Amino acid sequence: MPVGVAPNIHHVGDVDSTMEVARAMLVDAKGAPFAVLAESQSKGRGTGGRVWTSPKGNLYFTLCIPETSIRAEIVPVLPLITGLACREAIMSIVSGTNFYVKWPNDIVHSGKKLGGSIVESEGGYLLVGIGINVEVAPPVTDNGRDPTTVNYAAETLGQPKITTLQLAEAVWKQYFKIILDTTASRKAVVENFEAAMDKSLILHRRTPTGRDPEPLRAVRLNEWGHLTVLKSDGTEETLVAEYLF
Ligand code: BT5
Repeated sequence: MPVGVAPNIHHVGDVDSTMEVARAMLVDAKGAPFAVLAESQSKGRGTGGRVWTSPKGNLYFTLCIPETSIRAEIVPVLPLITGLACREAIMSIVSGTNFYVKWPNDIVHSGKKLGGSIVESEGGYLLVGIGINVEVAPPVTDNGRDPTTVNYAAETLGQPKITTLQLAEAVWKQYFKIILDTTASRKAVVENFEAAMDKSLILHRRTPTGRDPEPLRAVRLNEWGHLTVLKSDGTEETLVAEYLF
């Protein structure tokens, strides 16, 4: 088992986005891993220019990892690694089996969205932005999947509430556990992600104005982590860069 990396987490209050705060800290970090944990965000972002609603009470975390510490083989599946690390982190604090990942970048519980992630790269670092609802499920106004929180899930499982700091430290630990594990090949990451998907979810393609009505179901991932879905006419299609609600 590889030795972990001690957490180096900078706590900040209300910020625009932890991605921008982290970017401004890259030069001073001198190639060491670090993370930014904010209380709230006024301009939290999702993928493709979407908004990440970020009230106080939830986890807003950007993990900055030097590119040299990640094997090239697993860089293409970093969004999948992120989902797996977040799921493992939640399950290391709240024991229960019904937390899942949803391709390509979401964490879900009981069919509702708990969190999501984005991966960017700058200045020799990979910046992994993670938002997980811990205490507050903000209203989702753009036809997105209904939101939920870790603490609601903990309560339904009869377990104590968790804190954002506990979760941030657990995400750090699980992330480094995966990327430092030399047996975690791209194939293994893809297989682990597929095993952690909730295949019963009804998925919908995003369109510029909302969601495509056609119901899709996840079938399998290929070796690059691309998702094959089952369409309503019984045929299959492999998605590369499409986003699903
Ligand atoms: C994501 O995008 O799920 C990635 C979210 C990443 C947020 C983190 S927070 C720390 C770091 N700093 C940032 O500025 N961002 C990262 P995507 O898959 O595109 O999902 C966005 C969609 O999720 C929105 O269009 C809404 O439908 C929905 N949504 C927005 N806020 C939500 C929330 N708090 N909980 C659940 N769903 C939400």
